[in-house]
Amino acid sequence: MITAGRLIINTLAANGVDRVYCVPGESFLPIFDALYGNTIDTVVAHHESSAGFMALADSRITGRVSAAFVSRGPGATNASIAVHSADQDGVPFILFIGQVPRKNLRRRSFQEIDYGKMFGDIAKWVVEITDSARIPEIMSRAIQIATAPTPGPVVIVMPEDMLEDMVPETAIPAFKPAASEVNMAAVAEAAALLRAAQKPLLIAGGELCTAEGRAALAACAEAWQLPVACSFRRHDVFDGTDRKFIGDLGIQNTPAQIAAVREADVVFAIGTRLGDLTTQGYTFPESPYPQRKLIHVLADAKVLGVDFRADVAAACPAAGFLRALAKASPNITAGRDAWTARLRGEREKIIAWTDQTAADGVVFGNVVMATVQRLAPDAVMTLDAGLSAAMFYKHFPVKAPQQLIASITGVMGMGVPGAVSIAMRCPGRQVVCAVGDGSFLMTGNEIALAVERKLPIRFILAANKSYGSIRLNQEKEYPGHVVGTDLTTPEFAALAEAFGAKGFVIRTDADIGPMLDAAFAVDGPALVEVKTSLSSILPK
Ligand SMILES: Cc1ncc(C[n+]2csc(CCOP(=O)(O)OP(=O)(O)O)c2C)c(N)n1
Repeated sequence: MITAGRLIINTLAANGVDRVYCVPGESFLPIFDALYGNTIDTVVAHHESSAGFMALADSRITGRVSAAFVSRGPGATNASIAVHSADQDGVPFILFIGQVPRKNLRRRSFQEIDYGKMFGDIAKWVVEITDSARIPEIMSRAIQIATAPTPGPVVIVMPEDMLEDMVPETAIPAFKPAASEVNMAAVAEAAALLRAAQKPLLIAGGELCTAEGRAALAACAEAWQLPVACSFRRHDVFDGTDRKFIGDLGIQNTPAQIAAVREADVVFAIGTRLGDLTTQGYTFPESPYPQRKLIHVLADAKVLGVDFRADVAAACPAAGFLRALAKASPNITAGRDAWTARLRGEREKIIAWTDQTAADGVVFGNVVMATVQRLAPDAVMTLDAGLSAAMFYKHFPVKAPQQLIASITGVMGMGVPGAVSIAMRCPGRQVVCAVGDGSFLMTGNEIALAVERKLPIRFILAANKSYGSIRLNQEKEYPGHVVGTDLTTPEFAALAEAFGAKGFVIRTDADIGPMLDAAFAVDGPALVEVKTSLSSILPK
């Protein structure tokens, strides 16, 4: 017999979880006892949101379910941001929450929350384990639900006395996802629509953010000579330097580019839920009845046909569908090259950059371009929210196997913790994190973990003393009425040094090259504080 806590940990280990993220709490001590001396790596964060963000970044790179353990009440509320992000980003994540003893449940006892109510709208499943005999069934179901398309968050609530129950030690088989077949009839129908198309457009989504998905997408787009957009911020599904790539659909498109894509006669959306930002507020394609042919392929059948009635809808794995379609006698209609070149031309205008100067600091785009030049061929970038991230989305042409790890929700605070977990997961790969000062001040203290684990992460911090992206919108809507967006900030390079990392400061354009070179040469964490111009991003 073993404790219930140990059975939970054993089940995670059997299902490939080799690292857990946590902030401790007295409500789940038997879990720690099970982790004591265990091969599972216990990563202790400094805030529950960071523990969650680290888990999410880990899942993004491994494709496997990840886990974070937090305490009841205050710990759970801090961690809720990661549950929301996992839901929006489609990440398989399990949040384990310690809970008051069973005898005190539903009395609003000390730090108690009814998590079914709290997470009801953002988790795929919330379960409180009141009967330890049901752990095998509940854990098996949780892993299946978290990983089944569309992946997402599950919350498991563990009353502290339950974790001490003695339960049988059972053998635990690893979870294997159900096999699903490519729908060949749908492949044939899609091929027929694409053969007749004059102006087709492929929109590729996050389901293809795997090595297998990227390869299948590249081969199919090449065989059919299709222009490729990615869904909002999923830039690493396709080679950013390929002349067929037209960028993401979202908030960085110009009116001219959107006007051009609206001419598409066949939209081939694959591996994407076709969300709000990608579809320009459900207007491209038009919801619910698109004014053009729509092929929609996604593993998650529940999404298909709801917001967009498709001419061909197939609930099957995106990579397999693309491989089959690549072999289905492509026909490239006349004028395809000109159509693709026109869409790509609009992207070229968006990503064009010439170095700029400003009186109040360094223009961050100059630093972005210099950083991109220094990235290794397999670099991983983590991005936070804000304008600094937006510039990397534009100017970092991701080429497989490079990767871009960021929350699609635009949540602040994921950059630094995300970089920490990626660097732990990918020793030997260059990890670079871009973060604004506002976002860094939310979770940047996780730089302590980078120091603790000697992780050679390069943090590029845009210090513009402002919640810049909000200020930009504020100036557009209410010119001159600046309130609520200024920031008082520390000297970030000095702060990094205080944590035990190396700190560098870029004050002028002349510093950019030398400071980046010095930071990239450090054997350990290095932070480059860029004294960033605010005026350069505001409306002229
Ligand atoms: C957790 C969270 N709170 C608030 C927001 C709204 N928000 C989006 S961007 C932003 C400002 C980001 O500021 P900073 O990190 O300094 O980057 P900058 O835009 O200045 O480059 C805010 C407040 C958010 N996305 N996430």
